[in-house]
Amino acid sequence: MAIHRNTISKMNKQFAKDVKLGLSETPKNLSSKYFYDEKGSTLFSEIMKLPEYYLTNAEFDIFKNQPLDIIQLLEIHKTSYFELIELGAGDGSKTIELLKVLEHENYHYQYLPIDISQKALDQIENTVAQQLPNKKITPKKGDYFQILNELKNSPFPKVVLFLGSNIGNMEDALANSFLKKLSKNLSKGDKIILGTDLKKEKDIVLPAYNDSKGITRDFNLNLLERINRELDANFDINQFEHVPEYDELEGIAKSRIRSKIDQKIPINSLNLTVSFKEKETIHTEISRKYDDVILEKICTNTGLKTIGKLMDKREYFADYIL
Ligand code: AVI
Repeated sequence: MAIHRNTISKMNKQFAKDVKLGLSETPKNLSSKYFYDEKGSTLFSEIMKLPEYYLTNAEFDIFKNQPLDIIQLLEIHKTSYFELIELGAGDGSKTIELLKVLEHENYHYQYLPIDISQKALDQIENTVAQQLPNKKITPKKGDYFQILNELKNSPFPKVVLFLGSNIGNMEDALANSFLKKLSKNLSKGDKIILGTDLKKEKDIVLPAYNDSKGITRDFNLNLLERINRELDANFDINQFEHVPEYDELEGIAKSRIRSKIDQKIPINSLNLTVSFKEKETIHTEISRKYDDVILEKICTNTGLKTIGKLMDKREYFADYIL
């Protein structure tokens, strides 16, 4: 229990530090990793069900309709045992489609979803228990790299899943160092399945980040509400708006929060008052869209190479096999 409380206060301290720094910089910024408190995670689950948010269905389409192609590209043999490790498994709805085929085809493997949220791990355990009642899984709670490091000593080949275009929330340099770190924790011949949203027309991408029900707006503005809740601040979210944009050429969707008026907001736990000019923005998220060139760029000097690419029917999304 003591450890749990310490962990919470450590996280809160980091949040406080990052908010203080981000809101003191020009332009103001807050990390999208802080979207996912309890309310934010619920909102994100709702986003994934929205008709405009095509990403989830597109990747589901790949796992539902091409599981045998995925397995073939992974070059795994039925006789040898392997570990299927998923980073940030979500509700597991895509992966379960792969697991069903692996079971049906009698492959020998262990499924190890890794997440920092116990709730997410419970959810995936439930999904597997319902759909594959005989399959025992090994959920691991904690930091991706710490757990991958612990798993490195096992003698079995590994397949790491990093789906959902989560890599897209990293700037290219960060995505490159993430893949470098990931690759250092793997051995020669291990594979990665990397889910990426592909570059496409603005008319398709922008509505995914600006849905008609306003759920993405609430998701973005929840960052200010989180600061109110956790750092005793006084943001009136009606005085701020959600500003999404997508640059087709660059292939990056960006979300910002914009102040509607000149205003000063006290953040009591930080002993800080933040001033906003009318129309001043806080950068909150990037969602990078990929093509083969950008994929190659983020794989530079990582020791990884692309051995396959699977796309959904509409070619909106790709799972690269590295
Ligand atoms: C989690 N991540 C891949 C989502 C995305 O599409 O960038 C987060 C998100 N932000 C707004 N809507 C969804």
